[in-house]
Amino acid sequence: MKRSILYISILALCLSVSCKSDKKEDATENTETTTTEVETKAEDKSRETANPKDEPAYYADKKKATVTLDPKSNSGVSGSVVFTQDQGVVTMIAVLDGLSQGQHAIHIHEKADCTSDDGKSAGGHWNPTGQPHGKWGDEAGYHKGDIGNVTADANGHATITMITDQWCIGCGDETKDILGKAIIVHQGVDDFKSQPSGAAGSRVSCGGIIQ
Ligand SMILES: [Cu+2]
Repeated sequence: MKRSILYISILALCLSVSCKSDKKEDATENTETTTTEVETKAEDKSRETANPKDEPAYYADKKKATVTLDPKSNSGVSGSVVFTQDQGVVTMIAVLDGLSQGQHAIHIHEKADCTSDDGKSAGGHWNPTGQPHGKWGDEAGYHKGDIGNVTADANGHATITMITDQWCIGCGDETKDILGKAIIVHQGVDDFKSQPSGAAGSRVSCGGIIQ
């Protein structure tokens, strides 16, 4: 009698264990199904954004212009400037080489014309708002092309970054649009006072901002 009770107990135990393990498997299967659904939704989303018609407005705002700077006034100063626009903000990264050690003025000038040997074909400072020359952000006024000074190390290498919502790349607003203008690097330092261009001396490098 005692033995049969033992058998029944063991049988009951076995059943309950197998039952539990079945439930566990069910739960695992459910989780897997849910994961697959999420993955499918994520794939659908990436497909949506790949279609230009469905892109949010800020994707359409992304623009880029790369400028190559060529030596002027027999200087040997070269470089590149990359402008990118994202959500109404333009980032400029300029990398220069061949400069003498120390500070040099860097501006945006009126015309994307670097044909002359002295760089003067690029015209005067780009100043679409008719302000006096000055330091960027100065209350007394400044040109939209008054980037400022860049400092070259002993190897003649210099970099400068600028981030502003006062420029745009090809938006058509003549007070903001940098397309069709030129980057000019000067031999001398911009004093932020002398009119109309900061007494920065000769033009040692020039590049048109075109797409
Ligand atoms: Cu200048």
